[in-house]
Amino acid sequence: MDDLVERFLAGERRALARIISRVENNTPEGREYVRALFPHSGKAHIVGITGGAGSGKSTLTGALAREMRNRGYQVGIVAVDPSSPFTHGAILGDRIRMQDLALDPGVFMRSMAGRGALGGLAPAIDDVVSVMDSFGFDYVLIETVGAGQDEVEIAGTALSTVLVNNPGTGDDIQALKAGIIEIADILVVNKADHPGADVLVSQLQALLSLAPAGSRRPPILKTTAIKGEGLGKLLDAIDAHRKELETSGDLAARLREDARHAVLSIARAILLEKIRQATPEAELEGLVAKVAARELDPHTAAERLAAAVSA
Ligand SMILES: Nc1nc2c(ncn2[C@@H]2O[C@H](COP(=O)(O)OP(=O)(O)OP(=O)(O)O)[C@@H](O)[C@H]2O)c(=O)[nH]1
Ligand SMILES: [Mg+2]
Repeated sequence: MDDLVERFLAGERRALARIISRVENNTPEGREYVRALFPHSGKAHIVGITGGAGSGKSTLTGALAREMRNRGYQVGIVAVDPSSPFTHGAILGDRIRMQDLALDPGVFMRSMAGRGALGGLAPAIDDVVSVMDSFGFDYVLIETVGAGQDEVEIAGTALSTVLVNNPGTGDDIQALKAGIIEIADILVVNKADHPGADVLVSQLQALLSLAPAGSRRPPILKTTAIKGEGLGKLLDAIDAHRKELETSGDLAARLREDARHAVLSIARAILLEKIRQATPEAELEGLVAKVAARELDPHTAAERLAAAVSA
């Protein structure tokens, strides 16, 4: 390996950027960097910011990062969304100037495309977060667009998950009923400058009151991200949640659960790769054609593929 690791550990941002580029492409070389840097990870507080499209996740993430900077913390941001304003500069017109953040040496942002065919988040996202953690950021913020599955997956990577809702849409209550509320450690009603914010807060409170007795009730906070309002309380709630995890022993349990998830998802990727390598394309096509023609069931076809590497 080159001297990138040394420069990374000395705090050089260019080395961080280059290592992340290699890591996100999920190459064997990228994995060597993850391996080398892993012993330095585990100190950052990983915060997931999730919610519906257009709910203000990017604006909120930027405003939260600004609040963290005001308190003297260093912040890494991963936006898992190809249409993120971080990359397109659409945020320029907003009151909170993301561009200022981009020039701040205490903030590092990276946008990543969501995943491919297998559902959930690409393993490379976990690796990018791990590398940012190793760099020494106090917080790593992960923004994901809320498509249900991604929200649940992000909850696996993040230690505190913030679910962003908006007044007057009604969609969020639907999504919450579908079980997404279970992954939320903190509920945010963003766009609190719009009418109906207090109504939504009451609805959310009513929904939470249905939870089984003794279960944790996530705090509900109002923010107006474009004006930078409510971010101090949100950061306080994030820090309080972290403390709560530490004192209750849930942190250790959560870290073990994350580790299990990470190991199994990487193992699955390795096995799939081995199967692909052991299977000539023509053989795969032949099996696929038979399944499509209903001459063979997909379980038998998959078992034949798996048999090629299980010997
Ligand atoms: N009125 C109001 N508008 C807001 C607020 N926060 C964000 N917005 C606006 O809502 C729009 C969407 O904001 P984004 O931050 O891009 O939302 P997002 O959830 O990241 O969007 P996607 O990543 O595309 O799903 C933008 O026009 C923002 O300026 C707020 O607190 N009040
Ligand atoms: Mg966004």
